[in-house]
Amino acid sequence: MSFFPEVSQIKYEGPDSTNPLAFRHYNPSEVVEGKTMKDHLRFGVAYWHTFRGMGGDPFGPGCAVRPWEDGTDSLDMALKRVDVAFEFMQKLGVPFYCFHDRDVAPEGDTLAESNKNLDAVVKKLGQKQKDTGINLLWGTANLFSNPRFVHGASTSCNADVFAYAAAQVKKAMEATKELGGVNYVFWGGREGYMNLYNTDLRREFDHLAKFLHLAVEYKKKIGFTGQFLIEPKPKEPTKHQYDSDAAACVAFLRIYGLEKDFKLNIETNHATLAGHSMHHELTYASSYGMLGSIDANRGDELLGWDTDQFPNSLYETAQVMLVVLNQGGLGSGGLNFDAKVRRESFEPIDLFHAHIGGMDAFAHGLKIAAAIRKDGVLKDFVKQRYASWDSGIGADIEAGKAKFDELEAYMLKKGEAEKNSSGRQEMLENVVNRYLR
Ligand code: XLS
Ligand code: NI
Ligand code: NI
Repeated sequence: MSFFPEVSQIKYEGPDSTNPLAFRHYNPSEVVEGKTMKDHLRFGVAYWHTFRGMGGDPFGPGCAVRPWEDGTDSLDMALKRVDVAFEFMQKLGVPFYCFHDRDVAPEGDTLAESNKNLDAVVKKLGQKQKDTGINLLWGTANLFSNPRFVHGASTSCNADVFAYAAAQVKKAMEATKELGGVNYVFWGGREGYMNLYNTDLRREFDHLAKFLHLAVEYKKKIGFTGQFLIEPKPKEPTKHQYDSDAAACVAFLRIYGLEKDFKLNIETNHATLAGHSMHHELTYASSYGMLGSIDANRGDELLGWDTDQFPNSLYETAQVMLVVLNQGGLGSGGLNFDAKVRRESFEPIDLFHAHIGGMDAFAHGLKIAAAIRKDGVLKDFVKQRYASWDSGIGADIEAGKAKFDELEAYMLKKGEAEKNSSGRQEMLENVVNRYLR
């Protein structure tokens, strides 16, 4: 039985193709900088948006047409949805997917029942992975939908909720390990505050760190070798999320001695919500060796919330791929489309259009980034711009050989600093535009 009878395998047809159900840039076996596009990009489909999203918003229920759904959150429906998901992913030709525990299996009346449901679905997911060769990029636990998490999970004022969250993450990690997941993600969910009058901020941070330490301990205990990732987001659902941006996450991890056990999963729309560009967040994380994976999406320039749209800007995908190539790849990470079709795009085929566009935007961005790197124009400019640090007084400062006394003596003798040279921002922006084709 086919759930997408109108779609066959999506193929690469080249840049001139006008077929909306073909790739114009994503050619999985094409080699860029010595590696296939497939291995550079490591695309993943987000189970929650693509197979659970029905298009609901605060003003009305979802109206997506999903002929296979029976309107229930039953275990049978969950098992059937696995078939839908794998047919979709196989036709699209993605190597990975990502899920929350509660996306793939329904929550039961008790924790034990929820665990049993998850076991049943994991068994089927494992079988499908084997049949198709599609793998798990990361698993995670939904610690935000159920009303018990109203005050957060590990940062809840209610210690029982911390215990519940721990049990849930323990199980989700086991499921991820069982499915050969190569990462495990911690996104803060409701870990943050709405109001400081009722919040013991320091105690909540301590509890968040305690929770992550326990997770690291358990990871070692069961021999799970996937990479742990923290996903920064500044707000929504809470007014202030504790993992607000890359810099805050790195600081938090270091304060609590967790920096060796975690990297970051950076999401475009979260970067912009934090008042940063994606380029900034990636550059920051990468500079400190902390960029592990990417949630690929985009916001809307005119809307101030997490709209989770599919990526389509070549400027942005080229910037992302520049950072990724500059750091030698994402390792176990990948590009997960944490993105959803608009409520108005309610037909199943829109799921294909959305992912094809996102994949093409990144494949195109990869080619642009590789071309920029090949010519070395940005790299050369930056190298030249900092040349004063490569010898003389600059090299002495970096090597710790010049203290304030020596620096004063040096400047007194010299009288005035060397002339500055132009940053040439506009010229460089023009240079980048040259590659956007
Ligand atoms: C929500 C987050 C979430 C994480 C996984 O804004 O992006 O979807 O990626 O829990
Ligand atoms: Ni995300
Ligand atoms: Ni998000």
